[in-house]
Amino acid sequence: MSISSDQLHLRPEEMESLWMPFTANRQFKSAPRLLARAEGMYYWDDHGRKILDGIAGMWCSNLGHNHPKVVEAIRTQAAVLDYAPPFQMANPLQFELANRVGSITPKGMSKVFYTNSGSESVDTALKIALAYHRVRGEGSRVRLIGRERGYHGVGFGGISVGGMGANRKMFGSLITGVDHMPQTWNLKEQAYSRGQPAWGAHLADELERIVALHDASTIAAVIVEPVAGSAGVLVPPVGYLERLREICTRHGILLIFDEVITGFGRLGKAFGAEYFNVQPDLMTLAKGITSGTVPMGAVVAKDSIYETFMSGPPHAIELFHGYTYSGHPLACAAGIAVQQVYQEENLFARAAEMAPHFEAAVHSLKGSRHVIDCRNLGLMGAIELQPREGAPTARSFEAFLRCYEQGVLIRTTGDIIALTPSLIVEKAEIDRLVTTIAEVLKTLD
Ligand code: PXG
Repeated sequence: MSISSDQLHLRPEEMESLWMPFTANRQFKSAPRLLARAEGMYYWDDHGRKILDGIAGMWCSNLGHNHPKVVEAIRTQAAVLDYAPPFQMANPLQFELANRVGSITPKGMSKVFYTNSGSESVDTALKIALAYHRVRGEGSRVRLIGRERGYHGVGFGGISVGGMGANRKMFGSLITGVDHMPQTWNLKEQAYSRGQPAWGAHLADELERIVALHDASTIAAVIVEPVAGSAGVLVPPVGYLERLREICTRHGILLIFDEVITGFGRLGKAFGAEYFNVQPDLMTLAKGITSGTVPMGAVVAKDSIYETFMSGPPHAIELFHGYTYSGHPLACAAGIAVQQVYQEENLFARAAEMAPHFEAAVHSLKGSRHVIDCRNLGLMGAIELQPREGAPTARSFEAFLRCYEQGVLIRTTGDIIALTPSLIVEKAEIDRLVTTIAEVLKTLD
C-alpha cells in the first residue's frame, strides 16, 4: 500500500492543534519528522525515505513492524468484537493471552492483570502491593522504595518511585512515603563494561540502610527495572539483583521488577527475571506484550499473592481497580498473534544468538569522538557521550538528528545514545547502526 506524499506533507497551521508528548514542540513543528509506513526493521517517512529502526519503535516493536500474522489478527478481530466490558464480564481472548503469558513467566507466577500501558502497569503493581499487605493484616506497610534514575512511566505512582528529576520536579509533592536507593552506574568503576559490570553489588546494601531507617514494618515494596532502560541502559552489577531479592525476602517486602522494556526477549530470554535467575513477586509488562501494535500492559503476580486476595466472600469484588480497556479485544488478539510468532520464529533465542555481535558492535564505538562509555546487555546498548560544555544533551540531540538524516533512527536520553533493535535484526543492520553513529560523531563539535 502506498500513500502519496501529497497526503502526508503538513503545513505549519495543520500541526497547531497537537500538543506532542516528551517533545520539543516548536523545534519539531519547524522541521517535522513524520513516519508514514513501516515493515520489518524499517520505517518510511512522508518523503518515501527508508529509515532503519535502531530502537524497535520505542523499545516496543520486538517483532519488527507490521508482521503479516499480527496485521491479520487485528484486522479480523476488529470485525468480530470491537469492545467488551471487562468488569464482571470478559471476552474469551483475555484468557487465552493470559494463559500464554502465564506460561512463559517464572514458575509460580501466572496471574495476569491487564492494563493499557507501562505507566498503568506500574501504578497497578504499586496498588496491588499496598492492598496485598492490607489484606494480610499488615496495613502498616505503606512505603514504596524506588531507585535514582529509575523510569516507571508517568503516572503519579510511577514518577514518585521513579528517579528522573526532570519527570518529577514540575509535578508537586508526588505521593508520600517514598524513598530511593542509589542508581548503580559508575563511570570510574564500570566504563566499557561488556554485559554486567563486576563492580557495584554492594549498592544493594543501601536497601538495608533504608529498611533500618523506616523499619521493615512500614515498607510495602521495592520497584526496580532489572536493567534501567530510559536512563540510558544501566546494567545491574553482578550479584546486585540477587542481593535485593535476599533483603526483600528477609524483611517481608515485595520485590517488583518493572519489565516493560526487559520483557519479551529483549535480553534473549522471556524476561529479565529469567535472564538473571532472580524471581520478583510482581512484574510489570507492556510494550513487547503486543510488540507495540495495540496499546496494552499487564501486571503478573505470584500465584500466592492472587490467592491472598481470594479470601473474602465469593460474591465480593476482591480488588477495586481496573480500566475500561483492560483486556481490550483488539489488544488481546494482537497479543496472542505476537506471542505465537515469538514462539514460532524462536525470537527470544534469536536475540540471545545476536547479542554477542551486538555487543561487539556497540563496543566498536570505543575511541570514537566524544564517546566516554559503551555498555550493553542482550539487545540493549548505550553509547555515552561527553556532554558539550555548558549545553548538556545538545550533542546527543544533534547526533540523533544527523543519524536520522542518514536514514537511521536512534534514541537519546541526556547525552546517551540508546540502541535497542527489534529481535529480528540482522548483523548487517547492527553494523549499519554503529557505522552511521561513528560517522556522525566525527562531524559533531
Ligand atoms: N516502565 C518502564 C521500565 C518503561 O521503560 C514505562 C514503565 C511506561 O510505559 P508507558 O507505556 O506508559 O510509556 C516505560 C516506558 C525511552 C523511552 O526512549 C522509554 C519509555 C517510554 C518512552 C521513551 O527511553 N519506557
